[in-house]
Amino acid sequence: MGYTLAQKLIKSHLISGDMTPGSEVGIKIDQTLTQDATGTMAYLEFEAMGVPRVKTELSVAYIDHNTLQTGFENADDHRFIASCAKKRGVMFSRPGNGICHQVHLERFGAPGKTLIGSDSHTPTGGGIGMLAIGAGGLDVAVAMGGGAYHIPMPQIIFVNLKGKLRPFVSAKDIILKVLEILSVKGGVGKIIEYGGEGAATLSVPERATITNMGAELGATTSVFPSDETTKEFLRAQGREEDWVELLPDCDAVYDKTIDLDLSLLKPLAAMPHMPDNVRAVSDIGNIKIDQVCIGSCTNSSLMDMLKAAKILKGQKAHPDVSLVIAPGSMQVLNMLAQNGALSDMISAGARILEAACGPCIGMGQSPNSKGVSLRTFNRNFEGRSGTADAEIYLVSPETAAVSAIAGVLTDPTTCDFEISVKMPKDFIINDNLIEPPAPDSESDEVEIKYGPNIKPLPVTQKLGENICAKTVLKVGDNITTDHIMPAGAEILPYRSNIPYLSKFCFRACDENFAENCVREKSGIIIGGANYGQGSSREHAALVPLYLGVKAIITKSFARIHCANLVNVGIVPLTFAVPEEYDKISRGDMLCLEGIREKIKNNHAIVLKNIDKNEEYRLNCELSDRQRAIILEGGLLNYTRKKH
Ligand code: MIC
Ligand code: SF4
Repeated sequence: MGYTLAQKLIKSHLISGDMTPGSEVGIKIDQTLTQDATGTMAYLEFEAMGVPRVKTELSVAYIDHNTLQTGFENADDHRFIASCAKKRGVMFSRPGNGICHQVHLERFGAPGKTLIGSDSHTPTGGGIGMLAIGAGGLDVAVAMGGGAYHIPMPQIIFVNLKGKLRPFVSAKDIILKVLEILSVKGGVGKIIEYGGEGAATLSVPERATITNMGAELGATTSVFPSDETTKEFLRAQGREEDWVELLPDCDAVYDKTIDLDLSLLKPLAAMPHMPDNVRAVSDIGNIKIDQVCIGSCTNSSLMDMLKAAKILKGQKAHPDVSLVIAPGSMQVLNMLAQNGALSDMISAGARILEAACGPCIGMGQSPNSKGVSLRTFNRNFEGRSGTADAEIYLVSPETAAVSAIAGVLTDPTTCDFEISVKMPKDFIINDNLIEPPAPDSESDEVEIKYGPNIKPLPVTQKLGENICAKTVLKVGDNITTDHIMPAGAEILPYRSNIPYLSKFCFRACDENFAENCVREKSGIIIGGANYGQGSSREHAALVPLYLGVKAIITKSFARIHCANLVNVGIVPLTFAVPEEYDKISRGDMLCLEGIREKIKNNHAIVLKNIDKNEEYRLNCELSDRQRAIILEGGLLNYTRKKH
């Protein structure tokens, strides 16, 4: 029996475990990436581990999220990360160089390599045949120190692409279709592998759009084969030597196959407020729009920008629409400037932003109240744009550009524009915004520059014998990390300041959450299905830890968030009988008696509801390694103890 491409990538990096779906495997990590909003913590954690220099083949630190400098905080964090990178042996991509995933694809990613990144959209690298996975900052710190990365061995889903996209139908519509089929929970515990004759018709940026947004399926990662198209892309980036061919075996066996005929796809949109709330643009109708944003790590490649520019050329953005464009990287912006496409965008009335995440993470450009915004981004969670009552639709660059002109949501296949664009033979290669680290011999002299906003990591303690605490919060299904620890221009500058951040924890669900936790001193959270979907931010675990949350009991967890909870020593448990979720009310006193012994010996866990005088059976779906981490009070303590 042959191997799938994803299985081959895992097999070639396997350090521990066996590749039976569900059992834990340890994987050797070749490359890491961090971004600034998660990076400060990751470098503090790396420092706490006491390893002087990174041990990976390549580690890169990007500044792309917190680029709005409204006070000293973000600039201090940039300086801190720059100094850590220099000292620790990490490449530093300066602000303005672009969004981590776009730049990594252009300048560093290589087929056949493993990459973990402290950002959930790291699977973008799957577009060139990497095994690229999003993780918490602490997991990335451990990998930088040469440690393995552990995941439950995923099942592999094959998406068999047939046919070819029609003009004005886009890679974004492919991933939106997959989201419609599988939902935001459908990818949990799975790798999505793309192939078939239709895959060969897609360019690398198109493939990267699809693997990027696989994060919204909850998938471990997504991957495309590395073929002649990949080789051409790397050649145009001056990196042909990084290319290797990577294909699945012809007798590979998949856990499930989904057939998708590209020629039948229509332009789609994810309606407010979930990426899987998908409908055909033509069925939604010509709703009036207030804003159009083109960019983000999903759709900010040169090809996407050129298509948008072609549509906008000689046209005018509708007077009621604010059109915002953020190219994905310095390379993209530079090439748009060189070939005149930038001028076409500017002339049409587009507001050009720097190459960064920008509005995608609520860093500026929040829509007007009740505003309808079409975005080429990957997440439309309620409030993420910075405007609580805004309605965000996720669409392709083609749909976004034609709608910006029309002033209403418009199906681009009904329009008469010319948009054929060709992949350039050579990209502009200019790495002036990438700083290499100090050589090994000089690293001792490099001083780390801390700003006053960088506060120490919260202290974790060994798991106690019992956990008895009040239900400080009860939430429903699909709670995102944006609910738990919101982002946005007001809060993001404090990503290195857990005490300050804690004031905003769960603000969207309960304004008084932080205050209640401080009063109670310890607490338990009850959640529904897919708790913690979305971002990889470990702040969504660190802040509840700081506020005294000891255990979180849900119907099910999203993968990265569950790993982050274990990493900080919060116990993640699930209901054996999901309906028993209904029996617990906020304020109920709950007890997990003998929890330490039970986790240690893998014994059955029972939750006592003292107020209702009831008992519920719980599952603890953790590996032996994760149990040991929980007992030690988190991965940092566990790693220190091991070395
Ligand atoms: C996001 O898209 O939510 C982010 C901001 O890129 C996050 C990381 C973060 O919260 O810093 C992600 O996706 O992991
Ligand atoms: Fe940045 Fe948005 Fe991509 Fe997250 S999803 S990395 S905020 S562009």
